[in-house]
Parts: sequence; structure tokens; C-alpha cells
Amino acid sequence: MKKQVYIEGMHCKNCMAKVENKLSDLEGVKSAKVNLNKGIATLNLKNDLDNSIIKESIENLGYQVTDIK
Ligand SMILES: [Cu+2]
Repeated sequence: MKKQVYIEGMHCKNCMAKVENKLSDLEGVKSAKVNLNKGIATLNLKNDLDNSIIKESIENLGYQVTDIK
């Protein structure tokens, strides 16, 4: 399954890489790709992952999650 995470505060490729690495390390995540212009991370999941875990891991990096679909 896939999830789209709407993130505010990413400004450059470093931000993008940080978020991608963090999300990729989460249990159950097959791959994570960030679209910097749109501020959206697309997650490919092996199984469902609680939104609160996704939100917390990104907010720990200093970015804001506005929505997860
Ligand atoms: Cu940056």
C-alpha cells in the first residue's frame, strides 16, 4: 500500500534526503520518495504503518506534517 505525507518546512535537497532516510528506516517501509516542490513524501509500505509514527519521526527532524493520506 501507499501513503502520501504532506510536509511543510523542507527547503533544499538536504532536507529532502533527511526526510527520505528517516522514513526509509521506519519498520515496514519499502521505499520513501520526496517531491520537494510539492512537499509530499510518498511511502511504499509492506504493511500498514500508524500515521502517528510517521508524523512523529518527521516532526523530530523539525518539519511539520499537515496531512497523511
Ligand atoms: Cu534544507
